[in-house]
Amino acid sequence: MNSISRRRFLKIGAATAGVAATAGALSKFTQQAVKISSSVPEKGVYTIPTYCDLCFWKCNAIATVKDGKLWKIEGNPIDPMSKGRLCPRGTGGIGSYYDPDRLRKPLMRKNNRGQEEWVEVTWDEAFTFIADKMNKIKSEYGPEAVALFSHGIGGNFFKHLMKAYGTPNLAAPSFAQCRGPRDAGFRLTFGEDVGSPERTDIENSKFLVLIGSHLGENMHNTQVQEFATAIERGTKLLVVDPRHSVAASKADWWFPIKPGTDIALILAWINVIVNEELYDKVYIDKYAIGLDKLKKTVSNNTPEWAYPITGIKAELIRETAREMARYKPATLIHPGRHVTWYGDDSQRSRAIAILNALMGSWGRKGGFFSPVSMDIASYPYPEFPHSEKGKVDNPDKKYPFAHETITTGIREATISGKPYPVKGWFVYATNLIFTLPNEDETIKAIQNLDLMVVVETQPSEITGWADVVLPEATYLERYDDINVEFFKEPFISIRQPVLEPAFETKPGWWMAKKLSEKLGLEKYFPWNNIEEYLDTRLKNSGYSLEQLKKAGLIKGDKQPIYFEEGVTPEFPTPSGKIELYSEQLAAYGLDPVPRYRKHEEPPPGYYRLLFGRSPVHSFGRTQSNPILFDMMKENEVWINKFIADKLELKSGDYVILVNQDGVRSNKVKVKATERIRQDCVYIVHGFGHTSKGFVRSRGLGASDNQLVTKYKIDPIMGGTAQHLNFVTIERAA
Ligand SMILES: Nc1nc2c(c(=O)[nH]1)N[C@H]1C(S)=C(S)[C@@H](COP(=O)(O)OP(=O)(O)OC[C@H]3O[C@@H](n4cnc5c(=O)[nH]c(N)nc54)[C@H](O)[C@@H]3O)O[C@H]1N2
Ligand SMILES: Nc1nc2c(c(=O)[nH]1)N[C@H]1C(S)=C(S)[C@@H](COP(=O)(O)OP(=O)(O)OC[C@H]3O[C@@H](n4cnc5c(=O)[nH]c(N)nc54)[C@H](O)[C@@H]3O)O[C@H]1N2
Ligand code: SF4
Ligand SMILES: [Mo]
Repeated sequence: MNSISRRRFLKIGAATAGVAATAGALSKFTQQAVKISSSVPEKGVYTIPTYCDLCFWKCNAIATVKDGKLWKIEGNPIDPMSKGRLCPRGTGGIGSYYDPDRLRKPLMRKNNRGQEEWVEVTWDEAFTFIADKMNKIKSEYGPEAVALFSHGIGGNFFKHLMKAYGTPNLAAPSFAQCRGPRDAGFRLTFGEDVGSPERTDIENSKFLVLIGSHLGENMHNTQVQEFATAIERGTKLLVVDPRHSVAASKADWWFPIKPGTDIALILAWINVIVNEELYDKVYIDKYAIGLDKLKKTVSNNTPEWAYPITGIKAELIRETAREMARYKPATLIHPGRHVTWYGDDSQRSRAIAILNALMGSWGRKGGFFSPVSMDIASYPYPEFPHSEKGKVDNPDKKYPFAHETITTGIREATISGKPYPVKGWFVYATNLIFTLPNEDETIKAIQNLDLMVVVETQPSEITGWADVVLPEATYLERYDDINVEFFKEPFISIRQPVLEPAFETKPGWWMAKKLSEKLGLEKYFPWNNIEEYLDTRLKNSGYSLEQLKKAGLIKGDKQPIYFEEGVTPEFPTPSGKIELYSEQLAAYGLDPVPRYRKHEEPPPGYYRLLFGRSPVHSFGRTQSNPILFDMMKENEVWINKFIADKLELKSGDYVILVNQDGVRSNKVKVKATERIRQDCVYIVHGFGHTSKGFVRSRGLGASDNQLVTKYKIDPIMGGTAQHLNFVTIERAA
């Protein structure tokens, strides 16, 4: 494949194609009045910079309004992250504004929770109801009995409100359901984590290993662009994935590993590298401790040992270990992102961290750069009240290396009332029904609440369980907090309204401020409006809101980002060195060097359920976006061709997946393919919506989360592993 078609395959920056799709898709769905921001002229073409919210990568974008109508969104050319090109989801961002299913008015529950029957109320009625309940909960149980679940920068003003109210229980699913184990594994090894955007220098890597990370389907913009550049430049690529992913189709080596055995493969690589002394000696001597203990622990983990476990031939393991070492330190073993798979995920991440350490890639060009950022003053707020009780999610430090709050820990406390009762949930921009494993437990917890508030743009499944629904304006209709990015060059960026909020929707900052007044917490919101807040922070840092609004982003001076450019190597672990052997883990009786332990395998007739991303959707949040809906309406289940033949199924047939606990999926289309192993099946996450409010997307495709009834908790940091469910396949009636 030549480089042009390779690039095209990765589908970034198809701006013109995106616009064409827009016109077609929107004409079918747009009946609502469009109110352009008062600062926008009614005639002519007008552009406004902002940053994208179709996922959490925060690419900088420029929205174009033509003759008073929102026309297109493109990448901001001065943005170091998007380099002027958005992914298909970002380009389809206009669809979130034109989505006919979006929430329009504040709602209160009419009957039982979950019935999705509503009374429309005024904002004032909604806030009065919430504040009364919150005050009651505070006087009866203390402020800690209210928890906030949020995801994304939009949640900042609610986090602030909750801290002012007095609760420390603020959690996001991006920790215990996503990257938490990775961050714990890297922190235990290097003293720092990989961050988001990840500090991976993919574009300069000479040897790239992807263990499950399905770049090209996982569409995090910068990574995908850097990936395309690297491939074009001839970077060696090794993809380890039970499925022949888009990335695998570009690879020099594809290892269709038996699911759940990656630790064995990584240990075998480490075994070869330490025994043949292929590691970066100078780097390891200078910066690492524990090499001897590492060597001893992995001494039996030979490629011959790993072969029957992983299904990857010993000579291939040996050959690729040597190849990897040839390109060090520009050998990047990608740390992944969504790593909550099997319950030993922090250990798998630590094995990956150790392998990177041996390659000397941490802090080096083509490995992991040291991110830089600008210094922006925080707003001079009064001090928050102190919580006597502390957080509820991780009693007695049961998960000793949880450095963020565990969503599912809050859920558990809400069910058990221990270590203390939780009586109110505030949910901002996270669809907990689709996001946390075991839906029944989530519902059980919600049934124990005295107050359940959901702040949403769409009638998502979690919205159906709320007492009060607060409809938020979309990212195109509001300001959010300043984005202070940690990246290869320092910059800050702004999200600002392109349009006035449609219907009765309001921005989150406005809701938080109004609620603070009802709660008597107005001293924590001393600014009159968001512009005043943003301008104060910027002026106190030597910039202005006017300046930031105009360009969309402001860059700081370039700084060194690699050790070889002068970054001082620092490893904030207890020893001050890279810890190949972890005394910290040993002290808790946990494996100081990762070990392989066998996971349960699917019984006969069952297949392990795996899941991932589609390039044109984000989680469960874009299925009703008219533009993205047009691109992909339902997911399909990948079934190995041999298995499909045996079951007399062909591509396009509909089946039902039934898991080990008897839970049945919606009907889902078969994709019979040789591109997946025989022991697993695969679907894209986010489909199979059930909410009544999703007029078009409801009932289309299968929901992985419905089938994830079984999960395992990572003993190191409390993450919930979800690749432990097995399904049988029934032909749909
Ligand atoms: N388009 C799009 N892009 C996104 C997102 C989105 O919603 N849409 N979400 C973003 C977010 S928040 C995240 S966290 C990332 C997630 O994206 P990643 O971190 O890249 O992916 P995962 O979901 O962990 O992994 C999915 C891949 O792992 C493979 N896999 C499954 N089991 C195993 C196994 O046992 N071993 C190995 N080696 N591989 C296995 C699957 O076949 C699949 O290819 O994507 C980000 N990018
Ligand atoms: N089964 C299963 N579970 C998973 C995953 C998986 O692949 N499979 N992936 C895991 C990963 S990696 C992650 S990061 C998490 C992600 O989990 P979540 O953050 O919960 O992701 P979404 O399901 O997209 O939920 C986001 C919700 O925010 C709403 N929303 C969108 N824009 C706005 C806005 O501007 N304002 C407000 N107030 N709301 C808005 C959307 O309508 C949507 O309902 O899920 C994790 N859980
Ligand atoms: S990666 Fe795509 S969806 Fe995510 S912020 Fe960037 S353009 Fe938007
Ligand atoms: Mo994630």
